[in-house]
Amino acid sequence: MTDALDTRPHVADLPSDSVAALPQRRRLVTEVPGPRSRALHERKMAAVASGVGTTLPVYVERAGGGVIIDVDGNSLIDLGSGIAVVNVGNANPRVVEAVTEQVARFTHTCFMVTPYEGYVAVCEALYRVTPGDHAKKSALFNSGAEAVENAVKVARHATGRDAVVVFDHAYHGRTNLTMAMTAKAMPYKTGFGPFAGEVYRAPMSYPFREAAPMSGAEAAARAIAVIDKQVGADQVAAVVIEPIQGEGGFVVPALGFLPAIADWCKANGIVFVADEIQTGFGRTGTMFACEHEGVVPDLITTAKGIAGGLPLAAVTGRAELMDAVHGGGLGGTYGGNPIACAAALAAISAMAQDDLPTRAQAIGDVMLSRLHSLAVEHPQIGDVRGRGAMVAIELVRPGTTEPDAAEAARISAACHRAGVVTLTCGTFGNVLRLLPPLVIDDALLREALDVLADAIAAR
Ligand code: PLZ
Repeated sequence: MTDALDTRPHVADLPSDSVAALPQRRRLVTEVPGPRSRALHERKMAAVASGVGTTLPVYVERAGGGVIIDVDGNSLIDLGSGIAVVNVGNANPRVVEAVTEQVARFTHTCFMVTPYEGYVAVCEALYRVTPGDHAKKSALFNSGAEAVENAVKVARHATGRDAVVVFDHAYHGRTNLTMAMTAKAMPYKTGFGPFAGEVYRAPMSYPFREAAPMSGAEAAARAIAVIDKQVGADQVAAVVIEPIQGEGGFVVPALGFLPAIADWCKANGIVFVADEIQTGFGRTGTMFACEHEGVVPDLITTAKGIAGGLPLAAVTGRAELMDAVHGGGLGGTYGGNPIACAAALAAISAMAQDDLPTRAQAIGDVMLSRLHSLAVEHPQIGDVRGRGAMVAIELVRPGTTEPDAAEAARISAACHRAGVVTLTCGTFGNVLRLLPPLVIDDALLREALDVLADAIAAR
């Protein structure tokens, strides 16, 4: 076996303080995964619970810009961003600097015990960057699921109602309440019940899978009829929706769907919650995906892209809703950890300075035009959809809408072997999604799309 250290000279050559200087190229020096990754994976299998899955067992040594360098010295193109997290790039130099400065000053006090400015400043930043110019307040948490749970707590407290409405294909997390809110049984829910009560599911607008073309307004009327009949509008505390569904398959609802649902919520005293955990922070070409249709949510949940890779999440919303909860009713030991807050402030300012939402739009234009032309050549591509740097293809049996999960898995595996990190998703497991870091350069992005094209054609 080769001495694996010999396989990574280009990593060792780098100045240790500058991951930003990582060569932005795809370079394979071993098969993928290589011997060092395989050895680490053996250890993983022996020590890590097998319920914690792995998409691509390539063990990471460094990452930055649009590349991930593995322990064998392979340089892979990242089209996943750690599931839409490192929008500003992995180890973004401004994030690294802010974290380094903070970690040396203090690591934790608990904001609920002795507070600090970073937490307040993140809430001020969220006030500025989230949709709507009404008075807003925020509370910070550790994970997306925790933010969703807390949005429901706030909505229930503020309305005095119990019911929560979610949609087909929704994904909101893995805690007990958010499992109940998530649609897909396997792998998220199977065997983990009983689930939290008072969660109801309404039909989504999923243009590719409607039996007949249906406008956003019609799909909203269909959903509202279900809620009215099966729950009763006056029982509903919150409607929680991803403006573009993530894990459920990058489902972009028909135009008009979101505004119609939001208007109906407003008319019925229901808190409209946008779960922007995957769509937020520039990903879709605007700071938040709701903005594409001018929708102003009452509450918005954020996580992932907020802090450049550090664990942080937030609920931001109308001050009168957020303040409805009694003192001490919201919180947690680590929520708004000072290091994560420092990272968030740096990441949010990097997004503005580098105008990353505009960059996401440009990335999306490149990806969508390439995918649309691939769809003309390859009949297994049933649909191409997405906004900004959040796009996907849905794989089907040619000439039908019958999902082909095996084809999505085949294409993704071929990309992985060729050094491009891709992810799949979807209720039917047949969607290949692309979520590059917003700092990826054009040459690298085009190369990744060439690899994808070859993988699709290799059938
Ligand atoms: N809401 C819209 O996308 C997380 C989950 C991956 P956490 N999506 C990735 C997996 O298999 O666990 C997500 C999301 C939306 C909520 C969440 C939950 O965010 O930070 O993973 O808890």
